[in-house]
Amino acid sequence: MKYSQEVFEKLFYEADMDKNDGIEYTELYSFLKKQNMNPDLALVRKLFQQFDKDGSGKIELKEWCEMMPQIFQ
Ligand SMILES: [Ca+2]
Repeated sequence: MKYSQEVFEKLFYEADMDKNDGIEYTELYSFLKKQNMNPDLALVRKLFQQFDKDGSGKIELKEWCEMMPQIFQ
């Protein structure tokens, strides 16, 4: 599977379960689990520190697209 901007956006809307245009901790955790990545809370926290650049507590679409290549490297 080739990961493109389009795919990242699709995954974003899948991961955004409460449809508030941002990915919260629990949503990111569930998403990683669905990708069989066996996440732990330390990893989720690390991703937030790195990619939630405006510190809103949510990963917005733009931040998400920067994060995806790292997750699927
Ligand atoms: Ca959300």
